Amino acid sequence: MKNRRDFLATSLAVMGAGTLSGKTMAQTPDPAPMPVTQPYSDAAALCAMPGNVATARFPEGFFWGTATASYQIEGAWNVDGKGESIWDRFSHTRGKVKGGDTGDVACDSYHRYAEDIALMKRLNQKSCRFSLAWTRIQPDGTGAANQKGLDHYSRFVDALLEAGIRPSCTLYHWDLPQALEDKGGWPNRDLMNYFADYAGIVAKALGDRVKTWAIFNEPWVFTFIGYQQGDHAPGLKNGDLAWRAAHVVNLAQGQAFRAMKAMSPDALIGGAYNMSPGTPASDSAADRAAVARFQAVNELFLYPAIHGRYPKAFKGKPPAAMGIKPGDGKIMRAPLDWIGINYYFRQMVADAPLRQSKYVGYNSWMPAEGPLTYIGWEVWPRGLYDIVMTVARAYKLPIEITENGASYADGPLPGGRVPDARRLAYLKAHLAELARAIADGAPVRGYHAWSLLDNFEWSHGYSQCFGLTWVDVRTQQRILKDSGLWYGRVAASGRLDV
Ligand code: IFM
Repeated sequence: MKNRRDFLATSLAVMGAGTLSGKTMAQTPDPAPMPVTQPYSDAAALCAMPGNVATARFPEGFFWGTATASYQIEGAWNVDGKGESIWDRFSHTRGKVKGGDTGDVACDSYHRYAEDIALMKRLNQKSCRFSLAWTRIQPDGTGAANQKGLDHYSRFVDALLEAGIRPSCTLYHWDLPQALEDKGGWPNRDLMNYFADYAGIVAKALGDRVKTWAIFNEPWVFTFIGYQQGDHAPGLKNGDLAWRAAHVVNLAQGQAFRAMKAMSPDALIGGAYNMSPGTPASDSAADRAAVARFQAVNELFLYPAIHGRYPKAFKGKPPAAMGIKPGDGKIMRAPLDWIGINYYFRQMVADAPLRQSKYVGYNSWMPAEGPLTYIGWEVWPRGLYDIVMTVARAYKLPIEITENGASYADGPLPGGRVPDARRLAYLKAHLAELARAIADGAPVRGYHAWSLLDNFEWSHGYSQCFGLTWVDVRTQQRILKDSGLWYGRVAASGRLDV
């Protein structure tokens, strides 16, 4: 999302809440860029955080990791037989991405992955979460595999294993083959089987070495922001298509799960879901019930996998636009081995008994009690504890934090050091809350900072930097930031007071 204001508009539009008063909009201006030198002493004090940095401990064997995604770092957009993806098309379309930025070169990680792995090794990493570009493997999304694409990922996986780092592979992080979008994209039910074919191909090629898989990254984002809000590829603005896409993605998740297990029975398969804990806007029963529906949207792609149906918390029947057919429950069902949570911010939730919002029926918005990051998202470490505990209680499956991180615009000082105190404080505070969740019984076995590198941040282009590593997009020079160096010490010790 572009910024906080866009986020509010997006979440409301997607949830069918209908209106947001002009007054509220006027009160949520774009955040001003923060100067590099702004003091940021103690995230704990700023964000009502009970987690204790000094006493926080993580279990032996914890998967300390970083996360990236193919389109955001690889570049080499038309190399070695790669086909065009919807993000290639979107970023090549004037006006879609800030500054006209594209992922054509990005961090050039397709060619420089050895350098990236050396950084991970320097940071004592135990897990590398990355995604595959479907268009490298099936340039048009169907048919025979492109061997050069498979070979690339095979070399990458070998290099990770050689460095002692677990590969954690995501099948789909938003870069759909354009040829499949031309056939109707995710709203087309045929995609469930095309996707399952692709899943089977990669499980067969890499499953002897990759054991940890996520099927989709943030399915809510690529369906609703891609097909309803239009800020992401393919840039459509049609709510019915978004709901239909969501249902097909649920079907595809089930089909892919089975295709992968057939090829690689010991694969541990999960998904990476964006989730925000919801706080009721008031004590009313209506607002509390609205939070249950909000949580059901957090679980829109998780609950159907585990239960074979949509969450009961919703009001009434699923929208007809979803095109649910008899037998779909069985197709959606995929007994996942683990759950990935991507956490960035919390939201306030109020009941919204509007005509358009019958199914989900709420308004949600991001408060601004904590400080805002450069992209405009509220820093609220306690939200990580809250969402992890909610998911742990409801599902009783192993959990990994598949993404968590912050955008701040810190660059190198003369001499080369990159002091990014705000990101360091952000990570420390969130990890303290994660340690508290683990101490309270949540079965969390890994954490992946978003992201290893400053990279292509979707419609923001290169203007938002989430990396532990500063990257000069002109020269491809990489410099570990202070937060990255600190995270490396955390990964080595399992402690935060390092
Ligand atoms: O960069 C994205 C990533 O691709 C998905 N999760 C959120 C990150 C920050 O916006």
